[in-house]
Amino acid sequence: MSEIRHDWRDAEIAALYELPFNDLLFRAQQVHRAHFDPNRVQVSTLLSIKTGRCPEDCGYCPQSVRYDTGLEDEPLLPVDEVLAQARAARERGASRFCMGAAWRAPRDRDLDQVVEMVRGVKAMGLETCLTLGMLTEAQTARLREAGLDYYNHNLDTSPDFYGEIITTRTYQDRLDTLARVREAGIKVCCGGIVGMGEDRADRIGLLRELANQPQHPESVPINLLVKVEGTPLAEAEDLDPIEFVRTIAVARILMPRSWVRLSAGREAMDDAQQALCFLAGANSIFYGEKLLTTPNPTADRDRALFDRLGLQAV
Ligand code: SAM
Ligand code: DTB
Ligand code: SF4
Repeated sequence: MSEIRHDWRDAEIAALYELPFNDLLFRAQQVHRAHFDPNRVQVSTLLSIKTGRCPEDCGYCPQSVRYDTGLEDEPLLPVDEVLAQARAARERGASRFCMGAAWRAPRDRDLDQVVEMVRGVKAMGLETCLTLGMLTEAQTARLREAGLDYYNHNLDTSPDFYGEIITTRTYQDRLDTLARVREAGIKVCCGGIVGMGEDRADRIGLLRELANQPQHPESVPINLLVKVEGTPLAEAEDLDPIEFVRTIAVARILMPRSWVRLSAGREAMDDAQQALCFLAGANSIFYGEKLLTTPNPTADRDRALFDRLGLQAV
């Protein structure tokens, strides 16, 4: 079994990145097989429960009120509508239902409604996940009490590059929310985005921060930037696909027991690149034709991909 470490240094992570590709993938596969069934992939479905008009300025995000992206705003959805969508996701084979809201932080009266959603989705036998922005201690306690399984809150990038992308909340704010989530006994889903014009040192910095938390996040989404017209990052340079696969492999080696999610950006990848990501140790995806606001591969295309690769949903 590979050792679980929380003291990774940049130079060690850089050395993994610099391995010959075949050696890196072999190491990642060894780690992956020591901890997981290599042919099983966890499947989550996403639903945007509150869309657009977010006061934050995240440079990648189509939901910020500061950028004109032509997005249709939507206030918090009624509970029964969310439950109907969860039921449909369960019928399509999802095991986790993730609800996302374009908030800097939820207000307590919004949380009343969200708590009802969590209870309802949980009662269907699905795992629940939320991403609502920053949380207070009292809010994490309420969500835990409602039966929330996972909370998604990303570090997004390295501490050094972070200020180029977001100015309205600090890296420390994110770490504080993550600590409160952990403290409440909710599982942590935390990752980042690559392809935002950062360099490899920033990808290393992101993975270092993730891997050196006191406990590894149970779920680590690696998002490839979805470029949305109207956002400051709409014209970001494409990331080399091999560099993306290397990032997945390094995440797998650093966090052997975590579910590494091949997250946003699959719509722009062909089957061969996704196959390499699974080989590198990715074992979770978002399923269904929409992420929060942007397109994701259709369920049919993903079923065909799973058949082609002999993969099965967990
Ligand atoms: N508003 C909450 C927050 O930011 O914490 C929750 C929702 S927010 C949309 C969740 C995550 O989606 C962000 O942290 C970011 O990592 C990811 N994301 C947003 N827009 C993206 C894009 N265009 N491409 C890739 N990932 C994106
Ligand atoms: C995460 O890391 N990726 C998901 C989820 N957490 C909430 C969101 C991706 C959003 C992509 C842009 C959009 O569809 O709006
Ligand atoms: Fe708001 Fe979240 Fe988008 Fe940032 S990523 S602008 S916080 S919805």
